[in-house]
Amino acid sequence: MELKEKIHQEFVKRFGQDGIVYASAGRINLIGEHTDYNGGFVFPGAIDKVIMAEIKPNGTEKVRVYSIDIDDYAEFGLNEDDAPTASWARYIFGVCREILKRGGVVKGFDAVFAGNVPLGAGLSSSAALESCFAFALNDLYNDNQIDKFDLAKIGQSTEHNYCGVNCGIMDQFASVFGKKDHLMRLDCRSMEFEYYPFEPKGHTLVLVDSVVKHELADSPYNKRRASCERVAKRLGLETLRDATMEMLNDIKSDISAEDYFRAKFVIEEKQRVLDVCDALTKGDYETVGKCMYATHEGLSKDYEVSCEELDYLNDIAKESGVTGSRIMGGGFGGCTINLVKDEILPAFIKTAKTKFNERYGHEPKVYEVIISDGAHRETPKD
Ligand code: GAF
Repeated sequence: MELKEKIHQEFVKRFGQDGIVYASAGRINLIGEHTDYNGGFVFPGAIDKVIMAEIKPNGTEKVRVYSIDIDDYAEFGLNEDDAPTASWARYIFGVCREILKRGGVVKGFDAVFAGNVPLGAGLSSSAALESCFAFALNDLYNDNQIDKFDLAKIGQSTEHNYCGVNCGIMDQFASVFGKKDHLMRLDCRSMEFEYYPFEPKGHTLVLVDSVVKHELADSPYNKRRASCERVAKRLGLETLRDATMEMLNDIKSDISAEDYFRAKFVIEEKQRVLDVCDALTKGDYETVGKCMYATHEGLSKDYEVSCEELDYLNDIAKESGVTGSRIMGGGFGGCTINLVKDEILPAFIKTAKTKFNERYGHEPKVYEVIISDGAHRETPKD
């Protein structure tokens, strides 16, 4: 059954009437990993996999919400000490609280939601959930007066304050601002961004999901960020945005080897985003691909956020002649993103499935990427 229909049937069953349907997207990132919280550049796009919710104000001060995928119901008030214990519900509670903290309006509502963003695959299902509810509550209670950047920041603050992940802005930005057939180069310091048409000729973007669990809360993700902040502080900078390899080498003996390699990766990755944007404009997919492989190498060896399965998928891509391949997202499991020439696509997918299965006893999942719109309302208001 279609996602919208499935949600609607459940909504009517539970709450006995029609609500308004909203959706927001998961994201890919072509290049620029772990650069967002370092004031650098990222190059994401929203995808055709969404979290969708049917919502209706209920005239009370209570939120009543059912997750179809988790098959769990939560009910909570809108004060700080009403926080629900279920982790999925804390994303929604966090969004409500962050809107209220900023002076926005939120009142009680009923909601049912579900999605088709694969969980734990590094495609930002949590940002899609936050953005879906932030967009909806802006539309329902705030006359869409909350700026779109603030909607993204509401999602990011939800992660920081209610979910234990000190993430950057990339995922929520992509989920809110995504535009069909376009990637976005975002400068995470100035928050200026530009849409880049993305229809790579003769190539397809494919995600290969290792299905290794990916959990950022309490994970080494926050430690990576702390390393970067230590080095920036040591250099007298606000972030690593203005750091160069020369500056880093000058302080090499004063910092730990671990911090050195984390900062090295970030400094190199910053430049790769700019190189990839230029190459893409010229239709130079070879350069795009080389940068993607270099990113994988850096994420694996210097930033240490890869794992055996993802390194193996990267090796398979290289051996199969894939133009570019790398871990995508925060790391510690999830997907590789692959830029593949159309003529070798079927052979690559077959080889990846067979070889991975031989070694790990299960096939990876494969998703073709369609760059799509971000947060939106699905149904008319009246
Ligand atoms: C996760 C975070 F949520 C993002 O902010 C970003 O840092 C990414 O990891 C790594 O690029 O998705």
